[in-house]
Amino acid sequence: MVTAEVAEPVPAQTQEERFEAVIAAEQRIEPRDWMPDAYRATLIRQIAQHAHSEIIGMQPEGNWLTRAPSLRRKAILLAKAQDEAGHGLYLYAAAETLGVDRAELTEKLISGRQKYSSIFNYPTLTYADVGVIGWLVDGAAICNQVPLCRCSYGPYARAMVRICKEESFHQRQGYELLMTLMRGTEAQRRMVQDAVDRWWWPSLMMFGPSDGDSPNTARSMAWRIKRHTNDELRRRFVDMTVPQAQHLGVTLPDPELRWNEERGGWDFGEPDWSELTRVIHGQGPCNAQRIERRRAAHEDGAWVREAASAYAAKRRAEAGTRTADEAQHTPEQENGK
Ligand code: FAQ
Repeated sequence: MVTAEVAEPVPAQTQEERFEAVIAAEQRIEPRDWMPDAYRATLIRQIAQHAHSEIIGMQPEGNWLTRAPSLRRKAILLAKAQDEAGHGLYLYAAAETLGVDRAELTEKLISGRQKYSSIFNYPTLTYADVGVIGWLVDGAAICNQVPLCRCSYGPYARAMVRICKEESFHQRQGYELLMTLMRGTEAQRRMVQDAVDRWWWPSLMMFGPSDGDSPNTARSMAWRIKRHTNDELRRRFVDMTVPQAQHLGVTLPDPELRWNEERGGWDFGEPDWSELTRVIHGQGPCNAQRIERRRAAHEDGAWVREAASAYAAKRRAEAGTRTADEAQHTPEQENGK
């Protein structure tokens, strides 16, 4: 006698349980999946801030586009700034999959309701700053962003894969520029050291406040948006950068920097957290100028957006007319009946 096997009833899962199971299994949440409101809001906050940083981040380097010392350096810098515009666009597109609109995010940036990275509020005083931004700022960005390629939200993680590849090229071009300057004159070497002195601490602050003062880390780690804490990534950056500084022949401006044999890493001093707070809240050296430029560029570009929308509407109308014509064009007509 054949007995029919009765399948075990599958326990009904709530949407939340399904979401948690996907996160626990290291799989990806995709735009159509259910997600808690707070997960969505955290992603919009982080991705928008990241996108704004890429776009505002073009300004400090843009300052040197017309004054790059050779055609080769100008072409490299132009290509880097273009990459950053592209990164901003991938990231705005990733944010849009969460139900927000890029125009709305831009509005929030220029009205000061959304943040961008503190690092882009410092001035680029000499050409060595371009090299130091590549080496330290892109270096810090890579440390922070490689783990984001494993972020639990699919569109963000996938955008990060391409962005990280390009950031790594940016970092190398910065280091190569600095190596060239260090092989130059005494004045050029002094220029590099001065730029390192000014950018070192702001680069460490890019990783955010120390873990004890980071309100978002615990939840973002539990949701596998962030894979490491701010302090872990800051330490990783210092360990990676100290040997590069030694090879370059510059001194990092931290008297507390020393090798910790037991830990197998570098101990370093505490950044000035009051400076980070000031810069995040709009009181850095260039905050007002950066936002003003962004606002002006947005307003100057209004006619391009209008023209693009009008063109898209025209194309849609033409496609609509074609579809209507095709609907009237019956198979009988085609056979000449
Ligand atoms: N600047 O609780 P946490 C680049 C805010 S791209 C400004 O620790 P979270 C490429 C934070 O938003 C650089 N604000 O926050 C390039 C939060 O504020 P809220 C950008 C900061 O999110 C290179 C509050 O403080 N990269 O460089 C900063 O868990 C060269 C409390 O902080 C990314 O955006 C800061 N430094 O961790 C382009 C990477 N730090 O919103 C051109 C993605 C913290 O609660 C040239 N983002 N805040 O009011 C992340 O990994 C994270 O969002 C962190 C902050 C690590 C930045």
